[in-house]
Amino acid sequence: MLRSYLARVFPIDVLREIEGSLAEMGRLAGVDLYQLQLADRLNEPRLTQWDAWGNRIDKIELTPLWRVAERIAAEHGVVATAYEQKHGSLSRVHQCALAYLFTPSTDIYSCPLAMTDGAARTLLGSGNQALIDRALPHLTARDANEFWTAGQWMTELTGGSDVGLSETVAKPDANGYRLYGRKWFTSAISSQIALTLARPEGNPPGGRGLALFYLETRDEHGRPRNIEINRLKDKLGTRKVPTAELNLVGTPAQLVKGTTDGVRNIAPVLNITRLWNGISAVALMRRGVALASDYAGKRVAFGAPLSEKPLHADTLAGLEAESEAAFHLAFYVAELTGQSETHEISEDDALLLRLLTPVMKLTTGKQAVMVASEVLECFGGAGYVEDTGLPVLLRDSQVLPIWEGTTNVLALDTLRAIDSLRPLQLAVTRCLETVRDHDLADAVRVARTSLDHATSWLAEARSAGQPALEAGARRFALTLGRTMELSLLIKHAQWSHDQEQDRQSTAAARRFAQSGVDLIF
Ligand code: MFK
Repeated sequence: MLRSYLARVFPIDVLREIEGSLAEMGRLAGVDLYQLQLADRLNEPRLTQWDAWGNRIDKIELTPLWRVAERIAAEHGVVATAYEQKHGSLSRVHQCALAYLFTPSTDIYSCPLAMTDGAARTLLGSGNQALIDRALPHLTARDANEFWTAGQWMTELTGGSDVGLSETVAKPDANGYRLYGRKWFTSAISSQIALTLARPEGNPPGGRGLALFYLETRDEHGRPRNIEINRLKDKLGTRKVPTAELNLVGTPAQLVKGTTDGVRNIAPVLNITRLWNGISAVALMRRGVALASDYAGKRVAFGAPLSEKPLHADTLAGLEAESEAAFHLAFYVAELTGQSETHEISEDDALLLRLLTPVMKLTTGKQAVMVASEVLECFGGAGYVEDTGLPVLLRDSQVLPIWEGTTNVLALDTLRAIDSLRPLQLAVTRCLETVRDHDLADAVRVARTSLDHATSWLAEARSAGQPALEAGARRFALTLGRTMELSLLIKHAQWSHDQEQDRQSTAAARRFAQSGVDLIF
């Protein structure tokens, strides 16, 4: 799937240039990192708050796999590739392909990488040259000794969704500001820097009264800078991520961009981490489907391998179709993100990117949980037993619809991002207009009628009023996501049929078209 997609979007000479880096990452993920991951299963990060002499140290020890993952991520440019821009806008796709290969064997090390990428993009866009000079070389370093990761500290006791309620206060001092408050969920507290929100004293309530701050977490001796780590969170999944609860007790920080509009200013972080969320979703789905397919060829029951059982093969075909459809949407958003970053994006596609980022994140997040759950079932009881390494797939997938904006919050964001559906209609038309294969005709019809239904629903709900619009927002957003997925899958299927004489994507498109695309009722 990845090879076929890359062959379609990359010019052949560029593909030859990047293929080696991807093959090496695939090898690491399939062999070295996978073995380390299995060996690392029972390890978890540890917080030591006090030393033997009563000093507060708040030291975090990462798991062995995470320490290796950090080095490999830096050296292989899993963040840097997007900023070096050796291949223009396609550098973002190259980077996402590296992240896609890297993710399933590194126990959500994609979390700090996503935030690092988001911080780099936000600082670059801020125009704050002093912070760019200070942090960018580290965030995009390929030398592991120079590499920094970034945290994104938004969530407070008041909640993770309505960020405008944040209570952290910023008081000016001679060198910038000092922050006072409590951050309730801070992912990957091991990072060297963080972007966070706080309200400069005297500012009004709400998201506009917040400001975006940059801070460095530890001093030259490795001690937290006026940050107390209360505890690491005891989570359902992402157990290797040292997610912490913090007190900021006069933490030195600097403004990134003005003293207000913190929510707007941190939005670039959200959009990049939402892209990573989607890439991680498709990566975990791929790992699950690959394992389930492999097992189906080996497990014999009722006289034959599972792969020869029509019902089991049908179940796998459904999972394959979901994961392939999701893959194309996540990577399409990567393409648009790359075009936006190199300023090669049309006005319509810029609107499309704003709309598809939440749509893609919420659609793929839900698919990942469904696929992971089915994958476990494909192994019967073994899928429920920890030392197979399978249950973690479901636990880790379950975070994808929650963090970075829940499904409902992103469905409402989708409504805010839509002025008209025209950019999406144009994108769907572009996918479908060149399709000639008769076997894809029904799937094309499903994509068109789903989009028509979404368009008419939006008009009706808008005239019915805000409560009707909000109540239907999730079904609407998922319908947009699945329609775009189907359209991209159809486009790829036609290309793959023509260029590779391969019918797999056609089969996936036909199957996906019958798997509930229009979810509006
Ligand atoms: C595997 C890899 C995954 C990555 C791992 C990362 C781990 C990190 C874990 C976490 O930190 S999870 C916490 C993440 N938190 C969220 O995602 C917040 C979810 N809530 C929302 O997204 C809310 O919709 C939001 C906070 C944005 C609502 O707040 P407001 O104050 O009601 O915002 P509003 O008024 O909608 O927007 C304020 C401005 O920001 C507007 O611009 P203007 O000021 O010009 O009018 C919006 O247009 C702009 N804006 C909001 N969202 C935007 C955006 N602009 C661009 N893109 C967006 N997505």
